[in-house]
Amino acid sequence: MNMHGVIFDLDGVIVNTAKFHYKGWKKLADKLGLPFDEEKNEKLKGLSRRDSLLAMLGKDPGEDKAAKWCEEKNAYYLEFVGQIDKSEILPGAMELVREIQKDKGWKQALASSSKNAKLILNKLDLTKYFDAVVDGSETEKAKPDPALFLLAAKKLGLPTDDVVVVEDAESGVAAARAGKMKVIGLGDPKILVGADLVLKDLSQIDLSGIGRLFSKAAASR
Ligand code: B16
Ligand code: MG
Repeated sequence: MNMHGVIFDLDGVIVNTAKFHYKGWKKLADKLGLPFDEEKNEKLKGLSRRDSLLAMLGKDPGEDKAAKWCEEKNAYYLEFVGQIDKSEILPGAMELVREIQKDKGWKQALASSSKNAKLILNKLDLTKYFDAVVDGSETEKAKPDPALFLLAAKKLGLPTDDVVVVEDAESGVAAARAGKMKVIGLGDPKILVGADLVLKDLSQIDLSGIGRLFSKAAASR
């Protein structure tokens, strides 16, 4: 059997930090007097910091303001995540990464748009589980571009056919599909259109469940 790999997104898949990104953007939007709610935030998930700002404003405010507001949102975010601990690790995530680490037929990577990804992984002592980590500082091409996931597969030394991406964002599912990878969506099936499988969270799947996705794909070839 081929070696297989799982590429995990971070915010909203492994750790419950998506709510802190939302709170950061909301605080900035309130300050700027702009309407912003969870529904609008859904479109921002997975996008880079800068693309999120442009999506929130609906226009490009120019270089100086964009840099200032991105910095401001990040300061809010860092303030919110300053206090996070392991209780913010999402259901099923710990069990699955531990199971994958023990299995010789599997590798795992973390691929996040966030430039804060390594900080969060280190803070929660999660870095040791991953064979490769790719974050938003390693490519200018943010999701829905597949660059982050392609780089993660390359670092794992696996062809795209042999990896599956786990994502909570519409932009992330699109990125995995653009990279011709299988994708498990976590969240609302109406939003995560295009995923091979959509679950509530990682407590609903284990390694044999993920393995079945590959057997199904092989059988249909
Ligand atoms: P930062 P993921 C993404 O992380 C978040 O979903 C998104 O909301 C955030 O804007 C992006 O990271 C950039 O984060 O401002 O910390 O660099 O979901 O790809 O793990
Ligand atoms: Mg995410």
